[in-house]
Amino acid sequence: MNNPIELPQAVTGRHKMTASEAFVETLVANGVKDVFGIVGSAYMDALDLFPLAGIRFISVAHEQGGGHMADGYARVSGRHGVCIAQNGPGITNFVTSTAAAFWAHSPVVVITPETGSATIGLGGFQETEQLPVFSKITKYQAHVNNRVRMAELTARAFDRAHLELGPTQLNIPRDFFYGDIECEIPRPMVIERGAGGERSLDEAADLLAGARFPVILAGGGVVMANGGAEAVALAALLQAPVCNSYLHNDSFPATHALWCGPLGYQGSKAAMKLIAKADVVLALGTRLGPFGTLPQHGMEYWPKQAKIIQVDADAKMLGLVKQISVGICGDAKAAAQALIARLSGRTLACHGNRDARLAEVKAEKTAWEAELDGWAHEKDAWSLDVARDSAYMHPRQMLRELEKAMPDGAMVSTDIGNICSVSNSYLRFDRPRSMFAAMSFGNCGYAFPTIIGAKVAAPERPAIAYVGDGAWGMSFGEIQTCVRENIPVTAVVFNNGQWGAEKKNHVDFYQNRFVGVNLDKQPSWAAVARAMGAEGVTVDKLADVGTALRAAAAAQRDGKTTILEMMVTRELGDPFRRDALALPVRHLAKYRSTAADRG
Ligand SMILES: Cc1ncc(C[n+]2csc(CCOP(=O)(O)OP(=O)(O)O)c2C)c(N)n1
Ligand SMILES: [Mg+2]
Repeated sequence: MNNPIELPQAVTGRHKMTASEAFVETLVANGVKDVFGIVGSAYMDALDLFPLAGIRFISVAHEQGGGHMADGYARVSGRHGVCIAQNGPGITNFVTSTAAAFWAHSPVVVITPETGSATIGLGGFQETEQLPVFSKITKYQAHVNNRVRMAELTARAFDRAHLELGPTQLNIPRDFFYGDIECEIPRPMVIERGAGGERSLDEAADLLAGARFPVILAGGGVVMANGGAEAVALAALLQAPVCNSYLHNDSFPATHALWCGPLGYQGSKAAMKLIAKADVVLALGTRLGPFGTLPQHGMEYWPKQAKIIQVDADAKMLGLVKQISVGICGDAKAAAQALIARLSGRTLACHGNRDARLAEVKAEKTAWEAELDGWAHEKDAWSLDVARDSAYMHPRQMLRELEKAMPDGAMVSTDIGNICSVSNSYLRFDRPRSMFAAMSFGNCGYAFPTIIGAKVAAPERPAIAYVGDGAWGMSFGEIQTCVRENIPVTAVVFNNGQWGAEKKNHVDFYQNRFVGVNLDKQPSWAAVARAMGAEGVTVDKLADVGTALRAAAAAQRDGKTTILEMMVTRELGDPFRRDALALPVRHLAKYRSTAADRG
């Protein structure tokens, strides 16, 4: 584990205590300060102890939001995020947030009080089997099968969340919170990860020493390992350009001369053009997920001939998606240090052509910035048509203005949607733990609750969520949490009046036959925000975007949550995946008119 927690004041030695006390003291031993959830009778005996244990219970609007908050909290702090709810429906509301945390590799402990052990199976109130539903979306499931094991199993759920880099479940039949036991509260286990095997590190160093165009692909593992400085040092040693892996724009500082930007959907052309030239790629702390290297901007950029060195803390990820030459099972920070040690003082082939390579890096970056500056709007027929008579802003220009006004140290979460995806080109960070995208699970409604959790863990940092209006309809209820619990954040809601990302598929594949994609008769989201006790501002002019964002971020210091409703045209950027859809084929006469080849 790379983020040692300062060990707090849990009771030491063997004591008589109730199972609730054992549970709460184990939370204390693990440094838990905040728990997200909705109150429920199932765990009331433990909840009663939270205030005296120094644990804040953050009462949310919906358990899914609470689960995402725990995720955001964990991602920004590197510490456990914790959520809890009522047995049955409270727990099933955690399913989506747990799946999202699974694919974000977040150490979230999902506490799931269960129906009473004496009546389980009888079909009583709020009963469902709670282990099967989470079996594929957690790294470990602890079931308290006897109250005497409360502390042991609670502690294990916390240890495994760090050890296995993902959510764990702690399932507790509700009657097991009651009754006396005698136990000792286990201390958290801090397992240090190493750099990887000596032989694979030697092989990797040899490959890098001989490389003429090495490129580093910095992934989320660099962030999770707190290995930012080591990634920078390794890049400097090799004088190698660095790409961010998809949705990890905070894995390498954007102000660094060697930074090239993100690969993948709506990523940086400079990054893609440069990695295409690589003869050796060091994939540092990335599983090389299937969506991370999808062709973009009409480019197949993955260098199929290059030697790939992959470093991942999870051995099962090595070579899973992309063929590799060397797999290193190790911590990204420790592996980078070990490679630096092996390469320092050696003759490196890439130093021979260093000036030419650096000139290429600079030229590609300059060209991409110029292209972005000139890319005021989308240019496909649909977009030109809908934007022509619109009084609203072009999404790309609005995103560029947000980028320019982004406050120092900002944390930004992004949702799933067309405009959020386009924002990938305009999100740059100088410090790790700054970008919290809805990762591979890709659920709409992720960004807003996630940034609320991040703000709880890092109250001094500006917290900003990018959310499409459709996803906002799913998640705006958590404004209540911001107001009630005094957690000031900013949500930037992109009002294009449509479920845009899906509408793009109708445009590209279904000849504009729209079903269920128009969000007509929406309320004014700014007015809704005001009615809920937050600030609400409607922005429809480009010139006002930066001022509005700066004011909203500043208002966080006064405890105010602001919803900025950005009025944008209905134009749509490139889709996420063209590969996953096909033109419609119809055989039945009734449906012939919808066939792509209708004559
Ligand atoms: C929970 C969930 N439901 C449905 C989807 C499918 N989906 C992906 S993107 C999208 C549209 C998002 O619309 P909006 O939030 O308005 O953003 P926009 O695309 O308009 O920018 C939908 C419905 C999803 N990813 N997650
Ligand atoms: Mg929309």
